[in-house]
Amino acid sequence: MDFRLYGITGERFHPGRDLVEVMEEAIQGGVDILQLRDKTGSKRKVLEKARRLRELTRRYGIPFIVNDHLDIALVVDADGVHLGQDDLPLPEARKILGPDKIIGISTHTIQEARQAEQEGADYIGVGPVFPTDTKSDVVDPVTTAYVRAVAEEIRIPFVAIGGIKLHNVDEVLRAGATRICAVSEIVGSSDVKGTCRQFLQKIEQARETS
Ligand code: 3NM
Repeated sequence: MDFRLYGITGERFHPGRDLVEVMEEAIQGGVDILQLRDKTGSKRKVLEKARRLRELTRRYGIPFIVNDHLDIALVVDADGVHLGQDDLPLPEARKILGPDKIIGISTHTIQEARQAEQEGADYIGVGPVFPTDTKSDVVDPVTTAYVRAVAEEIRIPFVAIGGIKLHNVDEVLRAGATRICAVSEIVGSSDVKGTCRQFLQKIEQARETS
């Protein structure tokens, strides 16, 4: 599994615009893995969104990840789940999902990153690199120093996240990130596709020179 630009839903950043329409533009701009993240909706509502995004991601042939809800991930045949440090622990999630599903986990310290790698995570999130209002229970920014530490030591794929914008992504790439996730900068943009293209261009450039 490889990816470059990880897209996550953030409906409050595009009021009045349909979820699938916005995420389709993001995919057309270069998002190559998509996560449904909905911390407020009822199970039924999240399931409905998951069904629609499963159909969309199938159409474009990219992996579909569900945040936290293992049951919904299984019901819609998502490619995997993304877990936080307070969600179901990785070994238990693996028991439920089996060996073939993707399991990603958010990490905020090198110890958490090592543990995720040992427990068989398929990828880790590394963040929040910068301050962000998108996630409510967020820890203090881990800074690019943590990105650098993970790039040097951790062998599974990692995606940098949190407060990443077009104006500061170069700093994150210079610290060794080769996969980027941005939520508000992408889904809140008046030009979702163009914003993704610009992110992707920067990521590709950094990969070529590294
Ligand atoms: N996870 P934005 S930061 C969903 O650090 C999420 O694990 C984070 O949104 C983590 O790009 C974050 O708008 C929010 O800052 C990212």
